[in-house]
Amino acid sequence: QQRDLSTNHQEEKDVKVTLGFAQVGKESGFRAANTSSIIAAAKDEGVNLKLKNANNDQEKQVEIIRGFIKQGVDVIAFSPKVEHGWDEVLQEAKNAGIPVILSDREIEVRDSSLWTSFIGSDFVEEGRRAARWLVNGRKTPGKEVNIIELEGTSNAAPSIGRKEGFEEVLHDHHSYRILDSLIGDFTYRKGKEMMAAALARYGRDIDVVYAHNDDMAIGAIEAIDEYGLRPGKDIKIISIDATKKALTALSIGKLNFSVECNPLLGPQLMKSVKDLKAGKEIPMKIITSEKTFTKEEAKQEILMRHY
Ligand code: GYE
Repeated sequence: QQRDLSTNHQEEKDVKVTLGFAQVGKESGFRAANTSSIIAAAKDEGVNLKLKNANNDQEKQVEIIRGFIKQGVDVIAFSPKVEHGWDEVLQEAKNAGIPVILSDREIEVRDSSLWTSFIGSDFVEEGRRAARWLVNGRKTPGKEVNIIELEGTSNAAPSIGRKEGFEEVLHDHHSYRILDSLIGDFTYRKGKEMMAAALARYGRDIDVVYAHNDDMAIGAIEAIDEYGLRPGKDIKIISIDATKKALTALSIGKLNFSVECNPLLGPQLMKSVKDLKAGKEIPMKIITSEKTFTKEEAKQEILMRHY
């Protein structure tokens, strides 16, 4: 009997858990680092990963999830493009008995039992951090400060949260005014395009750019350069993610403040997937701890940043 037990144990060990991951797109440096982290962690942890990319198309993402349900994967994880529109497909996953993990973006569904766990950041707090730096650093009290906000993908959790937290802090500081909020879709190309449009319209009235991610901020820096103003000096720039590109811009004074959003979620995701497979309960929210960076701090951090 002793021998039988150990044989069973060995067999159990050899059965790999299969994770279907529906990645949202390829919009940013954060996303590239996130995808690499998931692939590497799956390999390290012996998780059988099926990874598909929706190219920023919600319908496609739903289709990918449906495919995973059909294949009968053990766990489904995805980074939802937007907050709404997931009830139906997640009900299908639930009916099939497949647990769902939300990776880096949250959703709004009628029944919260349709997902098991969220792994990612506190977006509202990120927005607050961006605004706190701005209001704490002011030199000329009373002078109006005009802000251009470059928003991420419409209706995506990070866009909603980062806007909310930023506005919440500015609410008590009346000299700050958001001149315009433009949708840059988290991409370098759109960030640059929107910033060029803002400059054409508001020109030297712009004091600050608040970009919901680094890629848009890098685009904005280029647009400001091309317009003939000095990014980081004539126009202050705040951005979220803290990728190596942004920290580099910060270290040379073209960006002014960086709020970290950690994309390296692979190890935590694989741990949760294995725990689910083993029948363990996992926390409903796993929030990553993150920092902020000024110029001097960026110089140190760059040495350790791989993405
Ligand atoms: O900040 C941005 C990306 O969902 C937290 O999506 C993520 C955001 C990230 O493309 O760069």
